[in-house]
Amino acid sequence: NYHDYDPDCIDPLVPELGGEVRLLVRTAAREGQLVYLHHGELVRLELTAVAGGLEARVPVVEPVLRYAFFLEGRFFGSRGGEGSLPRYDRFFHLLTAPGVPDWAVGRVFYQIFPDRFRNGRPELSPRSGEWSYQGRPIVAKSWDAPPDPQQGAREFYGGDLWGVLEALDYLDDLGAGGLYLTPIFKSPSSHRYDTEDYHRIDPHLGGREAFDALVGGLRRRGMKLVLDGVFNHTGDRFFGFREALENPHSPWREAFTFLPGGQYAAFFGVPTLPKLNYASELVWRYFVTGPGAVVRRWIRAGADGWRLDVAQQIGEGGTDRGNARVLRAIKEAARAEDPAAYVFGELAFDTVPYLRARTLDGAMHYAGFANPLLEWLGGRDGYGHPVRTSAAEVWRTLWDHYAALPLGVRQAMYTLIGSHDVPRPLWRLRGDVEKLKLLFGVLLTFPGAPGLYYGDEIGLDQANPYDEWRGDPMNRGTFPWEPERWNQDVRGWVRRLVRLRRERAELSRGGLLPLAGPAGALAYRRRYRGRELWVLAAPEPVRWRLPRARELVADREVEGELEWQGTLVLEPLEGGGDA
Ligand code: ARE
Repeated sequence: NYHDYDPDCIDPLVPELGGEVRLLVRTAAREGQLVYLHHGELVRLELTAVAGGLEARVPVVEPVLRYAFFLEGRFFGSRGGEGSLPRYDRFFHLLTAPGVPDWAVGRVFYQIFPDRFRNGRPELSPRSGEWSYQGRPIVAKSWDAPPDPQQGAREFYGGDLWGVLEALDYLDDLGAGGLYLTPIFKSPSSHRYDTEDYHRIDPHLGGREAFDALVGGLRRRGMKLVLDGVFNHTGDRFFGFREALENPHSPWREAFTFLPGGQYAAFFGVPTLPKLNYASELVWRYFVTGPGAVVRRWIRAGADGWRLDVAQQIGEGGTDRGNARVLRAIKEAARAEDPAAYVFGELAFDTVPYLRARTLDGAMHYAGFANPLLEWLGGRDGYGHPVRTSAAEVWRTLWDHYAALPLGVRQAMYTLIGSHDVPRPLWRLRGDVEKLKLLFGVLLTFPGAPGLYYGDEIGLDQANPYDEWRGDPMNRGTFPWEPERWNQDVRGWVRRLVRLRRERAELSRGGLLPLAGPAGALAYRRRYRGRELWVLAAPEPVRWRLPRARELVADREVEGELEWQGTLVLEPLEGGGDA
């Protein structure tokens, strides 16, 4: 049985309230029922036979539809068949427009940490001692020196947006369809998460002129731009926070949370990052709802979406209504400027409740993707402690997350193997290039919008020893622009897979299904509009009996007993397409 976010199964993908949606399950069963919840009541509908399966037409009276199919005495929800009606694993579909923007579905992003990617205008680079950060002078570093944890956010390499603009040919050649930039607004640190002025592109990055030029360059190439929205906290140099500190009668006083003894609420207690209080009208207007609000302003200026920093903490913790209300309002404010704006969150922990609450289009897929894969292949958890997991356990985690996510959101999750917050994948794999290629193999054949962290595609490693567990700042080394320093094997592999993903809708938009593969490997099917591809990812050599198939990366025919190690993307040539 097959049912997923696929125009062959759900038509239209995003219907209007008051309309009707056609749900089709591709099945060999002759009859069945659709079981769904309407205002908390269970409703049963007969399924009628149509070409390829059974279908029902459901009136769209609620923004969310939760349903399962009842076929031959068993219930089929998002995880497969069960004897009783699944309580949690029903299909979960967010119905009303505007839904997840279509352009974001399956798109390949490239993440850039601007200070470290490329220096286009050396005359703009910060100079040593130009200002002080956390009481000590900033340091200008030479491009080839490794990051120094003692200096952290005080060291500047001088990368800028002119450099990003110069690199667009490189990114286009790689096949990237969009950029995600970590913060670019005026800030005193090199990571720029401590925003001083949300209305100014940092002059050291090239200011507004470089931003506009970059937007133009991206548009000409059909590439999209996602900015980092730091809306949980400001920097301590933000004018509103200065005002609040200096004047107890300032309207900005209520925008932060002051505690007795001159203390104030801050992100993880870090004093340079005072936390915003969304109980304040001023905060709402300034950041979200006002005509010049930060969220709206930069979408109007040409950005296509936002990545929300620490999304689960904005407007309070947990999944309480305050938090959900703010996240939804941010998404709606962005959509008011551009109905196709893409807004995803940094959700370090459980993503599913947030995404089911219709808050965001997706989230950074750590818990349900990056973490289990890196634990499996690298043998260490997110804190560096040894772990042992099997391919079967990894598959279960990937599948459980996939099955629990709303249809549509599944295909727009910002799916990753590395970022500026976690150790580089090659470092976690202790320099094992074949395993890195395998990780890219899974990333680029899995549902979601894959994000490539700059440098991972050329095999960038960290400068610290493999046993000295550390991400930031060692994962923020500079990009070496001399091609002889690139691992061309990795780059060529990534480039081929990105292209394949762009050519084959099964990989970019298709549903995910398990596939019976050999032990020790991940094996899955991707399906879209009746066409299907198979993926096998094996870190150790495995044997597998195959029907006649075309292997798409190397573009050759294979058949019969195969011994294999690495990633295979197969198009079955007989008998595979209608499983
Ligand atoms: C700097 C130093 C750190 C030091 C910290 C405190 O680098 O070593 O511990 O200061 O003094 C930004 C900068 C960081 C900077 C931080 C504070 O990029 O370099 O750290 O500001 O000044 C958790 C959160 C998650 C957060 C990560 C960092 O849940 O939201 O921690 N990520 C975002 C951004 C960061 C950014 C900020 C938040 C702040 O993406 O880049 O930091 O705006 C495990 C843990 C999680 C942890 C996760 C990732 O899963 O359980 O709690 O996420 O790892 O590290």
